[in-house]
Amino acid sequence: TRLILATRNAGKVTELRAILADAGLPHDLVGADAYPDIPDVKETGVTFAENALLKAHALAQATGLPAVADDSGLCVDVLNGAPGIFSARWAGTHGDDRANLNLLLAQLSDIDAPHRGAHFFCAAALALPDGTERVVEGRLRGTLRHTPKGTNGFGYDPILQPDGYEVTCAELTPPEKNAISHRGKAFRELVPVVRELLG
Ligand code: ITT
Repeated sequence: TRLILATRNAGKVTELRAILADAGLPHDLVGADAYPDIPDVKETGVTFAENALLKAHALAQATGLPAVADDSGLCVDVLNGAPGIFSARWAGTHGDDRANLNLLLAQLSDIDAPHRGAHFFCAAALALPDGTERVVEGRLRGTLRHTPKGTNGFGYDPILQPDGYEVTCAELTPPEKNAISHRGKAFRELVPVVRELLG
């Protein structure tokens, strides 16, 4: 069976392919870019789970194929969970990772170490063309560095140092990050659900 990855974020596509392949998902994974005519979904939900379901349903309806989607972001304790669902456009332009990270660092410049707790959050959704839906969640706790470090990954990876580590997510290898990440946890939990519903 074909399974559509309902995301246009290249960093996510790379990670999702590895996470789902490692979990032994036998499906033929197709990126949303294979369907360029389908308009972008308006992420009008107020939670990660709502937005993940909106994206998965939109692609499943448009393609007639089962779709999985990821809605994710960085939630900062001292900002009461912001940027949260607005992580991809925190500085204004959707997907400008560098600007988003720099704005966040500027906003936190006066906050010192004990108060720099944060977590990455991921909602992973599966939607079938008949309307069936499932959503699961995962998170990764850590601390925000004052200066970015590392070149792997994407988004806020260069500033999030996972609890128990002395390096940032951007200094981990892709398999190391996937083993502990919000996205890895959520999608590994979604795999048996995909198997149960799609065989
Ligand atoms: P799609 O909606 O097409 O999937 P998007 O980039 O718009 O792509 P989101 O709305 O879920 O996706 O926003 C995710 C943002 O959260 C992303 O742009 C990063 O800034 C941040 N983020 C999520 N997961 C991350 C990770 O593993 N490492 C670093 N930053 C991450």
